[in-house]
Amino acid sequence: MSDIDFETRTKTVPKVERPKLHKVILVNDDYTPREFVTSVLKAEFRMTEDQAHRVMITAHQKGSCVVAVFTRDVAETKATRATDAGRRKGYPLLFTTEPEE
Ligand code: NFA
Repeated sequence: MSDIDFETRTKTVPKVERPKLHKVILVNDDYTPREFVTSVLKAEFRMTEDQAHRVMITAHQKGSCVVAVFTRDVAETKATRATDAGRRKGYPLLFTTEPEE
């Protein structure tokens, strides 16, 4: 009656979900030199000169450009580091993040 039932097993259904990805977005401004934006993209996002230049030009022409997608923590850390690199030089360079649809 009050014996502990050692035979009962609770079957756990493993729920494996992909972490949602977050975009890092480069925002255009009128002051940050193009070469500096390109150098930050190369350093923080491991882009080649060519990739970095394309992203910089796209943001320059369209107002913003998706740089890459990462898990939320990585996206936020990289956006902060890249924005800080500009701030240290006195530039208003801005990287933001937003969740993917
Ligand atoms: N618009 C800036 C310029 O003409 C370059 C730039 C590109 C800045 C992309 C920020 C983002 N110097």
